[in-house]
Amino acid sequence: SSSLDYLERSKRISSPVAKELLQIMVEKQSNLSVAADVKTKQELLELADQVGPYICLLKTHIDVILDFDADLVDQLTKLAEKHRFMIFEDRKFADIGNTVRMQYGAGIYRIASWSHFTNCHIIPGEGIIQGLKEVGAPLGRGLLLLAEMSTVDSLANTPQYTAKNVELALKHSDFVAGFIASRRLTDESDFIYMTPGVGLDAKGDALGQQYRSPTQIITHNRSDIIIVGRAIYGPGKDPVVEAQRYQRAGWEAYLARLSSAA
Ligand code: UP6
Repeated sequence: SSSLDYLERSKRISSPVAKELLQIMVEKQSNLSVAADVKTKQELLELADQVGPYICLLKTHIDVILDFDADLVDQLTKLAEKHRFMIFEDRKFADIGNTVRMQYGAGIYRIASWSHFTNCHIIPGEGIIQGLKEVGAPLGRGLLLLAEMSTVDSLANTPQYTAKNVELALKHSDFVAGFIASRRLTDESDFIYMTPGVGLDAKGDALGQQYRSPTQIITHNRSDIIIVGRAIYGPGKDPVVEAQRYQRAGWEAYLARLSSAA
């Protein structure tokens, strides 16, 4: 189904959040997600308002915000409605089902109450998905499995580990909306694929991050969404200019995939 366009897939894909995301991607002609890794509430809201018109999805690390409060998520939700983007809290849950159920639904952040997507490692086994599903499924949320990571020496990038992610996604396709991975992993059922570690200029950072191009990720590897962080708002960058640039690059890479599949 990767040869089908986003619109056709939005009609067929089973996950309601993946469906809505694909619709937004078509409407806005954007497969860009910005990884908004900033430190304060004001910076996060400003960045979301600036890049909002150009993205389909805002990815957050809400636990790095110094002055987090409930008003922040209210305002983020309003910006998501204003600019029509969805929200993905990149929490990377990794504990037993009973613990992640509390981490996802309760605590200071109450992630399930505001984030359309979140993600987890399957290191603990199937129970992590079951625990998150108990909280998220009744609220209509979607889970992404971290089937691969972008770092140079990731332990997740083995065929056996990645295959186990696919198996569990197929088994829990009522809650698993897709994957964090560098490439499309299965054509057995349709999922949404999101890829971090994307950049047009830098090759990596000092801590193992690696960057690949939108063409590599979207056209050749058949992923769906590019996740771009510091390349958008790092030192000396204009977030609006860079968001427009990555939106265009991501969309052109998608159009190239469609024309090569036709
Ligand atoms: N991220 C990765 N690689 C992964 C999974 N997640 O980089 O395999 C996340 C990071 C960060 C963003 O937590 O928020 O994607 C990448 O940011 P960058 O573009 O500034 O490197």
